[in-house]
Amino acid sequence: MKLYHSPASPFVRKVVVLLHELEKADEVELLDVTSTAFASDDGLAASNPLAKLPSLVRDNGTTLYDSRVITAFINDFYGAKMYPTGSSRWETLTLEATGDGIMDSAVSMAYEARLRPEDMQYGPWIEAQWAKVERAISVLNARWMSHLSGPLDIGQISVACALSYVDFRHGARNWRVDNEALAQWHAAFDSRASMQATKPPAT
Ligand SMILES: N[C@@H](CCC(=O)N[C@@H](CS)C(=O)NCC(=O)O)C(=O)O
Repeated sequence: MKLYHSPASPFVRKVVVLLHELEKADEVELLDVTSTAFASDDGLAASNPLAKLPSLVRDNGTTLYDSRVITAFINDFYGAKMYPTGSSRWETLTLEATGDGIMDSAVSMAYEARLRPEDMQYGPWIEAQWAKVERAISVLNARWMSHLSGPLDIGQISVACALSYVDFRHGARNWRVDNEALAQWHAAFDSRASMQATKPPAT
């Protein structure tokens, strides 16, 4: 299998962290690409019409996207238990959606600042995205610590990658203030070998 990959993407990182946790990272070839909505990578666009990362090309030539489809596929393919069955399944899926939603807003903010001309950037829209990130982080800290401290699942991986991306692109906003429990959990999670092996580049 081949994974269209960029080390800066939190959605890609979620997939690669999962592979490391399952000790299957060696079984997927990483195809490093630079791709933005303004300049899509041709190979990526040919296999995924949305031209978004990550995209997983299976050995039969078909491509899977988006990250949630890929992580669910990898989980089933390797017979893993990162999506529990039973009642906690829905909590895990909601936690994964929360992490992914933080990524969506944090990536949008970064695109606004990095891809749009300065005179076309719209501050109130950036702040509206940050309000979503802030609210989600606050709810994770207030209501999700028990689940986050339980058996490893895809929800935890998504949240960890989302918070690390917030550090990476929006570190000056200090999400840890008033979120001490979540900050402690993230520090511990970040020391896992899977997270250490997938750190984004310096810029
Ligand atoms: N919902 C998608 C989001 C993927 C996404 O937005 N990826 C970004 C990189 S972080 C991307 O490929 N952007 C390029 C583009 O929008 O053309 C997923 O979970 O895979």
